Amino acid sequence: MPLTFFHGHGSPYSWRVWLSLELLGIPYELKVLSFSDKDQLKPEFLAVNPRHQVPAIVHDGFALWESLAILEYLDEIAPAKKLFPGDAKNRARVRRLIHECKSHLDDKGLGPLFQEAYMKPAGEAPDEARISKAREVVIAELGYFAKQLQGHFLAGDAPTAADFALYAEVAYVKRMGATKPVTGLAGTMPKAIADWAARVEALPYFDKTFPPHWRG
Ligand SMILES: N[C@@H](CCC(=O)N[C@@H](CS)C(=O)NCC(=O)O)C(=O)O
Repeated sequence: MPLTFFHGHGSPYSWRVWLSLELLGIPYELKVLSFSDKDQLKPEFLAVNPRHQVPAIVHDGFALWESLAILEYLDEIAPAKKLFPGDAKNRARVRRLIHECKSHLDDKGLGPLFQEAYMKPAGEAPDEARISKAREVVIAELGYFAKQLQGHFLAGDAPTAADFALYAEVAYVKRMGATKPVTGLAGTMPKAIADWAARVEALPYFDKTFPPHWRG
């Protein structure tokens, strides 16, 4: 039975799953939820994921949410390619990098910047001290991940789940840098990360996963 993938454009957690489905070559039916229409709160989606979050998948009647759990499941059902390749140590390192994206780059850096740039009630002044601290975290983390590159990607010359997790965060650094001057992120990307991001963007399936509302 085909796999159904519930996605929301702009969700970094969902983006990592979409890129992974493509890399693994798993056939899927895409269902895009609209956050502005609150599709995630509608009964038909709550029946899939009671936590009303994307990503979620349904495979052979089995519903699964939480992006990391989904990535590991997809890796196990994939016939040939691997998202978590290599021996136990290599696979553990890929998982570690994914956790580091969330615990450091996202929670302490991009998360607060996102809150300041997109979620502030109109008329409320930006919290400059919070922005400055979060921007320093992003800069330090991008430097850290630049040193984690091993060849063309984070774990060798082929992309893994870690590359897709990091890419979805780095895409926000690029987007906020270009469209939200308050974040001060423009010009903060290390060359090694910019070059790595260009390699992800050159993957043959990348373009269709790009959030349509980010174009132009
Ligand atoms: N820990 C979850 C986070 C998923 C998540 O936060 N999804 C957000 C979009 S980025 C969402 O669907 N929010 C809608 C809601 O909470 O109603 C994962 O890794 O999958």
